[in-house]
Amino acid sequence: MKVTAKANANIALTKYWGKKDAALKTPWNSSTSVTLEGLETTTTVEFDKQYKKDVFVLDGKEYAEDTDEYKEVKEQLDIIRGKAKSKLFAKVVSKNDFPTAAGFASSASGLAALTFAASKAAGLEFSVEELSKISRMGSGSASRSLIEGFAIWHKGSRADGDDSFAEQIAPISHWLDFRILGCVTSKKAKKVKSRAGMAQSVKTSPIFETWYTTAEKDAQQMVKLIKEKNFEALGQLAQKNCILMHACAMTTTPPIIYWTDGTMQVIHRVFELQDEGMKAYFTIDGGPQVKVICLEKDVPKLKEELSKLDLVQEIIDCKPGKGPRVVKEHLF
Ligand code: 2P0
Repeated sequence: MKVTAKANANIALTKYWGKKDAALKTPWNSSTSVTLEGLETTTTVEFDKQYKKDVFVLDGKEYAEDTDEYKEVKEQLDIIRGKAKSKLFAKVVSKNDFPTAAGFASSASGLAALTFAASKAAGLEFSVEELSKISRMGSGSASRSLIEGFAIWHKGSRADGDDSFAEQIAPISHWLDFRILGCVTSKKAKKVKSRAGMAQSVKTSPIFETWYTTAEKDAQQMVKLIKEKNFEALGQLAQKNCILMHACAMTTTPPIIYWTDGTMQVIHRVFELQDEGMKAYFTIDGGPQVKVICLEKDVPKLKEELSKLDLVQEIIDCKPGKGPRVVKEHLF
């Protein structure tokens, strides 16, 4: 069967940076996020006898068997094949409508869309909780892309990872004027992928314990602030949590510094706007892009101000988005 699914990226409001179990992809701390409309991966999966091996095409490029991207897809297909008791190979064609591997969480939407499409293509029906766990095995942050609106990915405490999945904090309708402005400062793929970077931080950052114990408290506090719709406190907490995550990355050996001149330019402009009374806050993931958390009423002014910065190439305006869904138009 051939199935096509779409899934959205998510932006962490409080971050995940470090695995307790690398194989299960269980995190040291819980994290929270908002799934975003407008940062979307579309994936078509077909399991069929005609395929003599798995085939993976992303944004028009076929990946060879020795690439990390191919191995990630194959491992995820292996999990689904195991659950479906199937030996069929699959063709997977995927496209992102935003820059891949440059800090827009393409692995989250990618693995969520793949898990959703592949399980349906294999004839399996899973609960959202189960899909979140399976997506997590592919890429930790993908567990959160299964959820519409605002999500918490529980770190869990079981050794088998069975209680480490994402759950909805609030749906889109809870906060219709919540916005994220994705400021693109570079379209180059990043040098250090999050997976390798966070593994190194766990081993070498002298502040790793401070990071994950603080981040756990931040995640629990963020749930409360989302439920209360306390925008100012939410923005300040997200910004503070992002800075601590990057401090942890920067104090890793060798250092991981995702921030570029463009990143700094946006950070400083956001600080200036805050001084002028604007309620806008930044967060940054494993790359140079800056996501500005704001409310709809401030979007025109923020876009005007941020687009004046010479190192900002593009601004992507995102609202809270849906979870994965099946669509009719296939990519092959
Ligand atoms: C996050 N990031 O919480 C954090 C913030 C990057 C910085 O989740 O190894 O691609 O596949 O589990 O999910 C990126 O890490 O890593 C990430 P794996 P993933 O959004």
